[in-house]
Amino acid sequence: MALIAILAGDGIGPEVTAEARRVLDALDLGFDFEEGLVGGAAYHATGHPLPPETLALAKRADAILFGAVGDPSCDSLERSLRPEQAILGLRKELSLFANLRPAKLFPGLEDASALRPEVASAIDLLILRELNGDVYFGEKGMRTTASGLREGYDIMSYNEAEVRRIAIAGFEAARRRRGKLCSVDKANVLETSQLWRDVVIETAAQYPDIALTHMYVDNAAMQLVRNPGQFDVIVTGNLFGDILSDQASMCVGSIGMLASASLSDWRSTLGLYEPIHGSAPDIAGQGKANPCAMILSVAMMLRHSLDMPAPADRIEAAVSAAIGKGVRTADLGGTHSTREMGDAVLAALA
Ligand code: GGG
Repeated sequence: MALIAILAGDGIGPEVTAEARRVLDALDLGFDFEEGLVGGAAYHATGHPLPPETLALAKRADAILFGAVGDPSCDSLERSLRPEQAILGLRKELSLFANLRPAKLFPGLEDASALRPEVASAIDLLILRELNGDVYFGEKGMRTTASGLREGYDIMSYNEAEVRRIAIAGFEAARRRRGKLCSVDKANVLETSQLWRDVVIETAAQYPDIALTHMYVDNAAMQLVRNPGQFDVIVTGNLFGDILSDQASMCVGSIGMLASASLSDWRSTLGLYEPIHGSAPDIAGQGKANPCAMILSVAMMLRHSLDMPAPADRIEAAVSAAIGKGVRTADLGGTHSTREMGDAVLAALA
């Protein structure tokens, strides 16, 4: 029996995870579930955002459902104890380097998109974000300059093996979609990006069937709002992918609609599944959060880690039906609650 680790985390994490769990219970797929503490919730209970027992649970699980981390009451802690270190630690410890963030407009959400309806409805793209390198993991610190100024630094680095494996994941993803890969970097300014571009070009030799293009990240940000229909798969680094996927989410209605899968290899079944949004402490506990991204993360989990494409399709169709019926949480311009959105998805599943 497959074991699912449920790490709900902070803020709206528990609320949206509860709706995802209701969907899983309704499908009755025979999983075992085990809950673990993570993020600020774990720090307050154990003194660490990623306690050893949570890491052990994640390692023995078949898949991990992750809500969100982030807690303003932890803002003054040293960086290694902040809630966000839990998700960075899980990604690193489990070698979850490939983050799939699909963005597609659900019919009916044209009015919620930041773009004109005809531009928004052309969106069907996948952002593949590298997760184990970049400024997130380079040496960082605070120091004082010779003239007495405080100076913060974060070292950005990628080695060629790290770039090659995400490039391969990008080409493989493009092969399973429409055969187009756009590699996003800042090679006109950054050495890491020059290496990125060189390695992507070298890797392309094994994928003559894929149409490869390169784009600077500033241009990619502009093209995502000007003509997002041109993109199929975008492969990019940790920082650029973090930013571009939040931008893409507003092009399809809301950050509350984007699910993600973090995988250790394009062939591997181990995965962590989470909405791309954070803990949204400003609305936590108010029943306002949109659970769709979390519910859609369950669909990604069923498809990628558990080889269950049929229930995954059912979940996606149920979310689409709920949206089609006009159910809208506040982020989508409506007044429905988290629970009411969950109810609508469950009703459509039945
Ligand atoms: N569910 C995503 C989440 O909790 N995000 C908070 C966060 O700190 N994420 C860091 C990142 O995605 O790099």
